[in-house]
Amino acid sequence: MTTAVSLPLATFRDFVYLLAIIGFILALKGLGSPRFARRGNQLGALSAIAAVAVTFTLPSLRHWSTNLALALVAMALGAVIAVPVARLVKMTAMPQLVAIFNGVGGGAAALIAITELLHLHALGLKPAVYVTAEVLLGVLIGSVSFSGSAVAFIKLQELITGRPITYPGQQAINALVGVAIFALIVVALVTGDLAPVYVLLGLALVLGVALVLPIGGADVPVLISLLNSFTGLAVAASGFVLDNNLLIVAGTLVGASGIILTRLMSSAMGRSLPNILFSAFGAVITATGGEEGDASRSVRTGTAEDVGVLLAYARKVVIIPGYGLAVAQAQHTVRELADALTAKGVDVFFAIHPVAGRMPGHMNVLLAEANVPYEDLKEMEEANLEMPTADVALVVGANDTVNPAAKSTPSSPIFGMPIIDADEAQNIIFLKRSMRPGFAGIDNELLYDPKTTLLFGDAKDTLQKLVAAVADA
Ligand code: TAP
Repeated sequence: MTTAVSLPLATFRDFVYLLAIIGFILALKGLGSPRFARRGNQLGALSAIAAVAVTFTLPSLRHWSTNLALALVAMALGAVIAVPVARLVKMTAMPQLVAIFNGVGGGAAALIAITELLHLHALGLKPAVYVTAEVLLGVLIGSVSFSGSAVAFIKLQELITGRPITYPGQQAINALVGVAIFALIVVALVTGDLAPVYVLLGLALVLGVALVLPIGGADVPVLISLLNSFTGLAVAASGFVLDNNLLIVAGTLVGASGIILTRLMSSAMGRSLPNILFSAFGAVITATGGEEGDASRSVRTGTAEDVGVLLAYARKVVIIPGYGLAVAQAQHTVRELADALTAKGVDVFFAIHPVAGRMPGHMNVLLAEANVPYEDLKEMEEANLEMPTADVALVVGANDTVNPAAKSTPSSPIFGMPIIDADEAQNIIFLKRSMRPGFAGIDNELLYDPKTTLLFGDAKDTLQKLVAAVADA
């Protein structure tokens, strides 16, 4: 005999929330490894869908029928815009896509927080101090994240200069905005009025812009990760306002993982977070050789045919991909070259620097897209153990991540950044278009090394020539 158990709706909802939270945590764990990343992503999406669906059963949802219709229309509109954008975005434009998605998340959290306050005022209720505090937190962090992400997007999309924008009195003006925000928070907490909250919203938007303007284009991915963390915290704050445990936990997870990623990226660049945020890195070209390298020194250039022979008769070839591989969209061609060399009995692997490219995991994603097996990718520390025994280090569109100045030149802006030791290989081949430096804007001594041969040109074209040359060798 079976007994029908009727579960109170609230208990059922909390149970689904709990499952969704476990799903989010497992999803994050899955995203940490290339093998389980896809499954982790699917689990995260599924958990989010379940959580959103069950949220519609909340008894506290006001004007339920009107809100439901509006929410569904908004979700459908969002999906119509986001799905094609996410599908069609180029891999090199991924950081700005993350920036814009993150920004709207922060903006939404700020608006939700302020709407709750409006609601209480409409009912003629004075909010408790702790409620005002939660709202202020959501408004402040969410607005900074919104406007900061918008400027980050504009910079990365090159709608304005990617270089740090500085002006006289910048620090003083930022400090003044900070003091004004603090004062407004105190006034809002004491009076519970709406007016200071609106002014705070405006000033927080200004602060977001002011914080991002002095940050250089290629430091922006680190900043986006930090803003992402802010958005998580803003969402957690709106969770307190709405008394919703799921938002609190999910927001905190985003906040914590964002800050961990920010720290990982900063240390892989050999720089502290305050240095990234406040040093206006890249405002001037610090290169010993300027934009086009050191014209007074000679470099050795070669032909694809000669390099093809060198590669085909090598025992071990280490391919070091960088940002230029993404620009050239040469991931499929580089895999063809690796396959051709492997077929000739050459031991080939890819050495992946943690900040090669412009976003975390940039190279892993590109190479996975070209079906390069995970086993053929080695992380920096593991790869460096093998560099002295490599016959050829083939540097494809990488520059800063192999620049020995990071180890040898204390005055260099990248001194202390861990690098892939391409300089320790017997031969070094650089595939790049010119003598222009990488993101850090500094000359690379390795380009002038007697062991180095340069193959100028777009990486994809040069790789195609190398594939043909290896076949003929
Ligand atoms: P970079 O040092 O930026 O060098 C990229 C190289 O690619 C340049 O030398 C460029 O030279 C070449 N290139 C560009 N387009 C090319 C094309 N179509 N064909 C061939 N070559 C091309 O790259 P990296 O070694 O990957 O280092 C990444 C930099 O970004 C580091 O400084 C890192 O700190 C910074 N960064 C990374 C991240 C993350 S999370 N990945 C975040 C923030 C900052 P030419 O112009 O002469 O071709």
